Amino acid sequence: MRIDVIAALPDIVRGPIQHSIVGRAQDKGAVEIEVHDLREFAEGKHRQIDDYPFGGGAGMVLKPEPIFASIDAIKDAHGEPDEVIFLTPDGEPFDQPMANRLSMAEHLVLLAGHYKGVDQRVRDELVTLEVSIGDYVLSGGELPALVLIDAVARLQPGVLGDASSALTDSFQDGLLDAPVYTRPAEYRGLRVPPVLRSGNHAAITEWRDTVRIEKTRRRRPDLLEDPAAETG
Ligand code: 6GU
Repeated sequence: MRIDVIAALPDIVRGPIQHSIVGRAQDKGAVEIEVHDLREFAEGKHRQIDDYPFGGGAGMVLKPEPIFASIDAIKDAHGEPDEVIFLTPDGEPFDQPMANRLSMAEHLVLLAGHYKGVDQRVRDELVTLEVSIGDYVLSGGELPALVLIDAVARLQPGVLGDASSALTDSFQDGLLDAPVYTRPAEYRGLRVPPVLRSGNHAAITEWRDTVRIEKTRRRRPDLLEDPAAETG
């Protein structure tokens, strides 16, 4: 899979993608990520990427020309992407099913906004999907782009070992994960639940299932709700 990221602050994206699972996914050739500096597509002596909003209001707006130019250049070099994704707090909520779906794409373009927003013509003409990573406001789309990249990169074949298979993640089956422990079996008087050291795999599975359901009920009851029971 290829991922092109267009950012006003590209260095925020460049650092973290070299590390951890995303770095490993690139080393293995499972993902190729290129980060583009929006300013390099801006014209004029000042390479201006933003301007005041028509009609007034607070904050600056990303100009359309550098964004159109950057996406044209990416399409010329690598063809039509599966999606052009704009990261924005008013986008569609990002969740595991969306990560699963996007992980099947061959080519994604991520546009990380900044300042007050981006000229609406970009959203109308170029963007195919608008994504938010949660109900809070961040100062730019760079961190959300990293979140999306991590979530899709770790789903690429061969990136996770069997031991950390994505299929065992919280959310893949709709429940939160069970607690995990490692040695020592007792630390500062705190003991690991004996069932986990019993060697009885049926009992361990039953304990984990019970604890996962109880934890999900307490912490995320919304995940247990039957969507068909929606009252509106
Ligand atoms: Cl995608 N962008 C920004 N700026 N803030 C956010 C977000 C995105 N998702 C949640 N908050």
